[in-house]
Amino acid sequence: REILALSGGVGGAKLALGLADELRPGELTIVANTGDDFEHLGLNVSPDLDTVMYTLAGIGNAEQGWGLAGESWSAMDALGRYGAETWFRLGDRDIATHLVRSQLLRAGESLSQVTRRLCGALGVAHTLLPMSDDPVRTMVQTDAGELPFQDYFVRRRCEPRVGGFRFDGIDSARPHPQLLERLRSPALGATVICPSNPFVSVAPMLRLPGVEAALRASAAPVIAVSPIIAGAAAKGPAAKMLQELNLPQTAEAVADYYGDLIDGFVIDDADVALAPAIRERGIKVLVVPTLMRNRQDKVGLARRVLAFARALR
Ligand code: GDP
Ligand code: FO1
Ligand code: CA
Repeated sequence: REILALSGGVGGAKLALGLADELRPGELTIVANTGDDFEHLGLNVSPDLDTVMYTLAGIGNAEQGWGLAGESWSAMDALGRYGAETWFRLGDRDIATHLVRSQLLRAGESLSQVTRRLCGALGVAHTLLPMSDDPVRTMVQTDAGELPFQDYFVRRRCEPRVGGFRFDGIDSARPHPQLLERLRSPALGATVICPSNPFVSVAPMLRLPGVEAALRASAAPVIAVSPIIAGAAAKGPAAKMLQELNLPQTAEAVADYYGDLIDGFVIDDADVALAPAIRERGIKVLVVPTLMRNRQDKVGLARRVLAFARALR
């Protein structure tokens, strides 16, 4: 049985690592959001793809949630002396990833081909795919105007008040063919929506033309894991976004956001009181520890999600 995992960066990568430990390479396909992608200093940056890739390769910076462990910053320091842009920090070794990606893209390779090469070189055995080879750019509508995602997230530290989102290019972007293939495959055991930011990490993947319809048509259950635990995000602006969108800051609001697209929802032990209300919507609920601090937590959650998927089939 195959598992399809939809992932953003830090939260998604943690569960993806747990799933990768539990499943053989042919059994797991991870699709990553590319709405965060942008061009910076002449380089093609794909943050969520790289976070998943570095995490699976065992070389990611787990505390930071992006970039490489043990990174050095000489290139950034040198850029600073030229007065060049340093608000978005690319580490010395991370720059190598970006040089290779940018060069191969310029030579005409697709983002998936480039990703396959980078993963191969880093020893990532499981399949990692960009959600699309066509550019999609997340724009954040805020009280400071509409901002490109990285301007909102990194340059302005998620401080502006959010009113909505726009995924530039989404209507003409084709979902990765293997994403649709996996959804249609009779061998699919489940689709797992990782505990990623619903609005800026998961939504771009779901909004790609045909993806929602394929998820609904898929015979396999769709299971989402809540990124909100006890009313807070483990990291990042998900809870702040819920509040600014006038939604309750709860796992229940995340379940509501996915609505009837999901068959199962995984919430934390801390949120057990929310289970009955979510079940009332016809969604099956699994209550388990969902905070992934170490490898054991990641594998533990992955196992429970896989068992839940088998029970829902
Ligand atoms: P980003 O692209 O780097 O922002 O990462 P994601 O969108 O994949 O993940 C961000 C979300 O992951 C945040 O809303 C966090 O609350 C959630 N998250 C991070 N770590 C954990 C964890 O250990 N457990 C759960 N349940 N959620 C987590
Ligand atoms: N996030 C930051 O908050 N500050 C940075 O300087 C930064 C640099 C960076 C470089 C490469 C990369 O792949 C990701 C990077 N990120 C940085 C994370 C990135 O902005 C992600 O889009 C967010 O973490 C949300 O997923
Ligand atoms: Ca992201």
